[in-house]
Parts: sequence; structure tokens; C-alpha cells
Amino acid sequence: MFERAKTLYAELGVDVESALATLAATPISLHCWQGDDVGGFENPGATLGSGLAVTGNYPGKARSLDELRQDIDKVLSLVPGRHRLNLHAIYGDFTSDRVERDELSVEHFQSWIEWCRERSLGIDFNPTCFSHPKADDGFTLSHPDSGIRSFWIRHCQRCREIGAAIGAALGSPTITNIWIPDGMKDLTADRLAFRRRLEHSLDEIFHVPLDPAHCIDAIESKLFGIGSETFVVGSHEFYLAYAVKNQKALCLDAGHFHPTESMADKISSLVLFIPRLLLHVSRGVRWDSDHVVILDDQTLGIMRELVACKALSRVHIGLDFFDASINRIAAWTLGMRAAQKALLISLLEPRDKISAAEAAGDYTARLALFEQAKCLPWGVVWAEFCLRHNVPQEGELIETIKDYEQSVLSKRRA
Ligand code: RNT
Ligand code: ZN
Repeated sequence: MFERAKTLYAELGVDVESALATLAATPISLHCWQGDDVGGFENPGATLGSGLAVTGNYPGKARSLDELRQDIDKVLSLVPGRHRLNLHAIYGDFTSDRVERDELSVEHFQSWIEWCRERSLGIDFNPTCFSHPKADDGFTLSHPDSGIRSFWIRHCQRCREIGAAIGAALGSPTITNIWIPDGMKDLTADRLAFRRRLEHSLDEIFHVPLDPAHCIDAIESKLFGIGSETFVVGSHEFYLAYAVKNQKALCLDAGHFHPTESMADKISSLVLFIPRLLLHVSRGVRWDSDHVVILDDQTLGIMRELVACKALSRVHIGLDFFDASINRIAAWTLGMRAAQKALLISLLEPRDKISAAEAAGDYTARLALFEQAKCLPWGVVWAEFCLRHNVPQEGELIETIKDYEQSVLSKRRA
């Protein structure tokens, strides 16, 4: 079937082997926080706030670093290719040394560095500006109180240093992404003051230049959160303008826009003006609900644009969702594989033919080709990719995951 599929694609001018090579060379950053419902290991029983909410109580979540690592290993054995791990600051190794967030250093992530080095995984990183008493009133980097603001500035500075140290240790740049929850539930009198403070805080955080071979700074925008429905300081326009002015990487989260707004359409504009993008591939259902990524039109649209813009080398793909209502290993695995499948379908599109039709003004043929492309046997190519990378086929996943649930997760009841 694979050989036949290859021929079919070749007739449309598509080189399947080169699509597979590109897919294999495109890492996806696996977000560690799906494994324990964004709890982290700084404070056992920490409560999630700041507009973030994880719903569900499926048994078996990771309760320690060891369990989280065990689960991530399982996921990596089910996902083809070589990927990256996306860590939040609250996932440090605090077994022997628990410090405040503005005193964190790379030592707290040394065991992650070793763990990832053994597995040839790069690491991405995030300051954690939530789940902390100093974030409880809803503001961090834009806080009116300069003492609280400085605390979070120092935390982000430490995180950049940690990101750079990790990137240097692993020989692969760490994307260090800043997201803050700051915003208002209701009518806000002086939005400008909050945004001006955020701008100044970011300027301080980024004041020390870091080698881009070790650390790449990213900033993540948002439309609204629970409890910040009316006003979000770090809106899309704010960070877009900041990223253009300061040439930072902009992080687009698929759940952070109006439900009918196309994130895919933003990509071709952004790559013209900023050096890099970070994607938080997610799935909002009615709101920024962070459902597990699936192979839907939204995910496909995003990947298609990355390929059409030839932007894969400048766009870092990560996932961001947290679903506690299903098996967490399955949530991670299905999301990773869905993102890869969307990318593969995009790589296999008969782009030259479609573009030629467009250039000739033949929009009839262009539409027909887009439709034809949907019927091409990409599933056969995906199966071959899984085979070559020695991971289960689609139909084998659930059984493998249920086995793990039986033998490992079900023993974790508190
Ligand atoms: C929140 C942002 C942010 C978080 C993670 C945990 O709306 O999407 O990326 O989900 O940092
Ligand atoms: Zn996000």
C-alpha cells in the first residue's frame, strides 16, 4: 500500500520520502503539565488559579517527578520521531532544596537536563507566574505594587538564565516563554497604566542579552481568562507590537483568540515582521478550555500555513492543553500524534500544482485540487512513518495505553 501511495503522490508531484524526512526532523515540544493537571512539585496540593482550570478527576495522575518521567517515557514510546520537553518552573527538582521563585537556578533543573540528555530531548522552559500567593490578586508583571512586580521580574530573569543554561548544556536553544495571567474581571479605568507597567517589566527582564544559540525569548498573548473576562493586559496587540519592536518570538496559543478567529491566517503576516513564532497548539471548545488536540480543521489550517510559508525552521511547535477527564497518557499521545498527522497531511499536499493553478488565475482547478488532496492516502504514509519509527499503529494505541493504566496508573491511588 505504501509503494502504491508513493506512486499516487508522485503523479501529483509530491515526494513522499522528503515529506517523511521533514516530519521526522520537526520536533514537537511536549508540555509536561498535562501529566499532573498543572500541579508541579513546588508545593504538594498547590491550587491552580489565575484563570486556568483543569476539569476532570481521572485516576492515576503523576504525583512525583519520578512518576511524571515514567509517564513521559511511555508517551515518547508511543509517538514517532524525536521531540522536546516543555517544562514549567514549578516542575523543578526541589527534593533537597526548596527556594522561592525569584531564587531558582539551573541546579533545580539539573536532573531534568541529565534525564533529557540521555533521551536526546531538547528542553523548553516557562516562568510560572501563577499558583503563588503573590499572583493571587490577579496581577504579576503589571502589578501596581512595585515590590510584587519586582518579585515576578526577578523570577522571569532567573528563568531566562535557567533557559540559557539548559540550552547551553544540551546544545539546543531553549525557548523560554513568558505568559502572565494579569487582567480584570470587570470594567477597567486605566488600561494604559497596566500595559505601560508590563512593557517596563519586560524591558527589565530582557535587559541582559542572551546568546540565541542557548535561549530564545517568547511572549504569549491571550484574549481573556476566567476572572479576567473584560481586560487582559498581555493582549494580542500588546505582545505583537512588543515582539515587532523588540524582535522577540511571539507565542500564539490556539485557545487564545475569538472562537471563530483563524490563528492560521496570522502566520503569514507574522513571519514577515518577527524572527520566530512559538505555537501552543491547543483546542478551545466554546472557550479557552484546553481540550486535547485532534486532527481538526484548525490544527490542519495551522500546519498547512507553516508549510506554505516555508516557515518550519522559524516556528517552534508546542502543545498546550490539560484534560483530566481521560487517561493523561492518552491525552498527551493523541495530541502529539494529531499535530504530527496534520503536519504530514500538509507536507503531502500537491502544493506546486495548487500554487500553479493559483498563479494562472485558475481558481476552479485550485479548489478542485484542494478537494482532491483530501482524498489522498496520507493514512498509509502515516502508518509507514509509525512503522519506521517503531511505534504502535493507530489501532494498537488504546490497548497499549490500557495496559499501562492497568500495570502502573491504577496503582497510584493516594
Ligand atoms: C495560559 C497559557 C499558558 C499556560 C501554560 C501552563 O492561558 O496558555 O501557556 O497554559 O503556561
Ligand atoms: Zn499557552
